[in-house]
This record gives sequence, structure tokens and C-alpha cells, in this order.
Amino acid sequence: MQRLGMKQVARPGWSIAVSIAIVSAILLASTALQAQHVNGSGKLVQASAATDAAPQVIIDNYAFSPVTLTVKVGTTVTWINHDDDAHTVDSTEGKFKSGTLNTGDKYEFRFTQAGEYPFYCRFHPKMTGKIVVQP
Ligand SMILES: [Cu+2]
Repeated sequence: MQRLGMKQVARPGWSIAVSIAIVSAILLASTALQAQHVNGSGKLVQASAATDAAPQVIIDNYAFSPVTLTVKVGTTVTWINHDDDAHTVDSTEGKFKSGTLNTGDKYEFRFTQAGEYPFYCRFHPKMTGKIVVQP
């Protein structure tokens, strides 16, 4: 009689525990999804904030952004093609030349002398930009 009684008590307790576990798992999953969403938005902010630390020129929608970027001597500038079309980064004065940058491609150039470095896209010459290098 006691064993039966134990089983009858134990079973509802077990199913309640399982129910709590399932509900907790669902709550955790939805919280995790929400957290991922928040992190996704946060990354965008971090990416633009990181521009100061690692100077970047983004190529998108047939334009360089920023059009003019000012850096200190010794800085490496990275151009990143986020456009659907291929582009290039060509120094107007022949000081650097990226070659074809397809979507997602990057080009880096380290500026070791102060001055102004205008550049353009060989495929779309109306696309222009400038790196200003300060001493
Ligand atoms: Cu282009």
C-alpha cells in the first residue's frame, strides 16, 4: 500500500517537474531569441564605432563613404566593398591601386607620408574619395 501510494504521489510530481522544465525551456528559448536580436542591432552600432579605431572606407551604392577620411601618418586604411557591383580603389596620382574588388573584398593601404590622397574607381570614374593624412 505504501509503495503504491508513493508511486501515485511521485507521478504527478514528476509530470509537474517536466511541465516546469518545458515551460522554462520555452521561456529561455524566447529570451535567447530576443537577446540575439538585440545583439544583432548592437553589432551595427559597434561596427560604426569601430571605424575610429580601424579607419575604413565603405564602398556601397556606387559611392565611397566617408568621401573624405582623415587619418594620422602610419595609419592603415581599409576599403571594403559592400556593393553588389565590382569596384576599384585607384590613387589619382598612382600611389596605390587595389585591383578589382568584388562584393565583400577588402583592400588595405598604409599611409606613411602626410598629404592628400585623392582616389577613384576605375570602373566608375565618378566615384571619388580622398584620404587626408596628417603628420
Ligand atoms: Cu566602381
